[in-house]
Amino acid sequence: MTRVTIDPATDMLGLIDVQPTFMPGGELAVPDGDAVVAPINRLLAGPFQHAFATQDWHPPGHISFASSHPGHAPFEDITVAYGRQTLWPDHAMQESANAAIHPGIAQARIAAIIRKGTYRHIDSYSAFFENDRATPTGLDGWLRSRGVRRLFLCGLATDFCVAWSAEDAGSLGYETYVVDDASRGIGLPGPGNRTTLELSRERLIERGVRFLSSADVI
Ligand code: VGL
Ligand code: ZN
Repeated sequence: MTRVTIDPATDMLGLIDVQPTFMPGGELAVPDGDAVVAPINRLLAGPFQHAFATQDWHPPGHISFASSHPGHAPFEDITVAYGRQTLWPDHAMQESANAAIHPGIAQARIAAIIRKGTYRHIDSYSAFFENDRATPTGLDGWLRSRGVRRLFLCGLATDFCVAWSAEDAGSLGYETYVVDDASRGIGLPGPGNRTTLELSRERLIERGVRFLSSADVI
């Protein structure tokens, strides 16, 4: 894809769940998850003057933890009040060291940190809405009141929190990009022998979200 020139007044970088809990050695490790830190720091040092970050931030007994559902195991799907819910190992525990923004991230330009998944009975993948699709995190108001029009999202995991954030960003009217090499995915098996990585990418492209490489952001 062609290069995109950043206008710091209306373009914002969004770091999604760049937390050790989602990296090798963490509770819900995304393969190669720590590889996002270097390209994200390059983006933070270069074109973008402002960024936001999300932090997955779950209380004990969170609904997304398999351990909260006796008889169920991590990576199973169950039905809860708001629909389907994938169950995960306990992760992103509030105030744990692995729930911090990765210590290697240069945080100077991170102007806001949004914590999500803080309600015990609702999971939250998207930076904008909890998984009931109705409870807002407040991020849209923050971005809108600052005049942001384009969002460049990166982080973990490409097929869950990055994908859901990008889809909501598009629906809310932001021109939305996913920075591919600054993101990594989980890749669970999905319908039709496809992985959640393939399915989410297809869905986002259908909805007008664009994928690009950090080298193309100048
Ligand atoms: C995530 C599963 C559970 C993510 C968060 O950051 O993609 N995935 N919680
Ligand atoms: Zn989570």
